[in-house]
Amino acid sequence: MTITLPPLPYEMTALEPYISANTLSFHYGKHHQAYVTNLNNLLADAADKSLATLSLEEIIKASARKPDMVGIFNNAAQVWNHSFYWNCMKHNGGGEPSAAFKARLEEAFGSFEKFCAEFKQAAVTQFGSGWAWLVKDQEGKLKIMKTGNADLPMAHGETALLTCDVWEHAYYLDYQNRRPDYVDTFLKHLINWDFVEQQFAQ
Ligand code: MN3
Repeated sequence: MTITLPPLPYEMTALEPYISANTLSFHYGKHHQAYVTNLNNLLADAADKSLATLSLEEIIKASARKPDMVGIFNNAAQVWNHSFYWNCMKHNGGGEPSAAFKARLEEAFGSFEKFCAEFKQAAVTQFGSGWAWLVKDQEGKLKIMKTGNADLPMAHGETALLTCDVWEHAYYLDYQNRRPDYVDTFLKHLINWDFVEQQFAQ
């Protein structure tokens, strides 16, 4: 099947003043679109024609850790990562999750503040391009992880609940080199906790 760019789940201005319409228009309209275009071109050129019949998730799992499929993996994972990231944010987001989910974070990390600190630490210390995540592991335990470039929890058997894009293109127009300020703003003003809790419940 042809992989398509999913619609952005809100207006380009929805995340202002924290993420500008300018950033979103480049990030969604240029970067995310380019991963979709590249992936479709690579699938069309691939020797294995069965790949083009798979879903995006199936393509990611089939290409993970295969040295001859790095380009397909990188572009497929980046299509998925960005679609997931858009859903992790909303207008007037951030703050605290529901009491029930907050209790799960407290159980896993000690307090909501410690969860925020650990997530920020992962996001700030990811060297170069990548992603910070809250995941549910195979035992159902909540964990923080960070991944480089296009890598993602799905390739490690874990379920993504929340992600923050820490590639420079995600924040440079609004925050220049101040990745810690971008991550603080993501936690305080952007997270869509309803979406995170839906991922946990699945
Ligand atoms: Mn990005």
